[in-house]
Amino acid sequence: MNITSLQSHILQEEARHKNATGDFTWILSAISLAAKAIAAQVRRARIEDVLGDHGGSNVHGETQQKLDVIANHILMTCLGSRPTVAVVASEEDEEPSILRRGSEGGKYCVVFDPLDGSSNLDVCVSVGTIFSILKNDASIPGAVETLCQSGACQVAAGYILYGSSTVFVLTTGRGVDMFVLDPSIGSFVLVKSGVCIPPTGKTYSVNEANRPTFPTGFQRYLDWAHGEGYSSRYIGSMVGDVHRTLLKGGVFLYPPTRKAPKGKLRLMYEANPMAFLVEQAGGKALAAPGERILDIKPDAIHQRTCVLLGGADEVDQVVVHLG
Ligand code: FBP
Repeated sequence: MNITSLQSHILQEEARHKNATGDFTWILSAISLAAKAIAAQVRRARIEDVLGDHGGSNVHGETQQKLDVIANHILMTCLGSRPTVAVVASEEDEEPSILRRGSEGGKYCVVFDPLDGSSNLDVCVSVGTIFSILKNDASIPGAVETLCQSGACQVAAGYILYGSSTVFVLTTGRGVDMFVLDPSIGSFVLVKSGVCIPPTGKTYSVNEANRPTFPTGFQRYLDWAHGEGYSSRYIGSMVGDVHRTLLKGGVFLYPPTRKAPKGKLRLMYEANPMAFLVEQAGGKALAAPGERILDIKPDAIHQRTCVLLGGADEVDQVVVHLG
């Protein structure tokens, strides 16, 4: 039986880079360790009574779930133990944390959403961790300035889906690989390399309750999709909705709304990592017609963006109606 673990896969990838030092591998292993710990917490959440809100709210004014805080702590601890992580930023924290300067060996920055879709935890709907890894520019003193790189600068990105199984989906800029946690051996094992998003798929994923406040182009697209017999699928957890779109095709949309005129989803630790994955899988990821999400130059850690991503032909269909 040929088993390729996430660790051995990353080491094989590392061996392709003659100047590789193993630092990057060490960071991915920290994320994989954190993912296993978070998966265990999510699975036991109701037994351990760690469901429900934590009593506080995060920088976005959203109610923090107990597990948001736990997952955030787990990731901070695992990444903090890696000597080459310079700066980390989380959806749950207003400010990024400088762990070490470039002169002290800090080569990489990691931004993450520790538990995306956490408002769905109480009802056992899939949630996930989303991460993005960037290079640290030691010549830039400020943490925010260091992190505010366009998504095209990402060296790696991925998510972990805590659903019927725990799935780790990763890109380092050489295609997309998918691993599943095998609880019997406690390892993520490779189940699919070179994941390709189907160019077509008659499914759209959007919170249609917001439809009346969408720009008319999106409303035109939905009318067209209804006429074409498209199906609607919306979990309300970005990781769950994007995972399905990645494997089955279709589109995932979070357009501007009256409540969120710039979109709801966060650019740096939701849209950018997902856009990198979708593009690496042969799909498209736009903030608006002609505007790649990965080309946006961020000016704030928690800035939001509109999201239109999916199979290439399906995204083109949406854009046709936005014109
Ligand atoms: P967080 O849970 O990390 O804040 O993520 C936001 C999110 O829950 C996404 O996972 C999801 O796609 C979206 O918001 C759902 O928003 P809405 O409830 O407005 O449809």
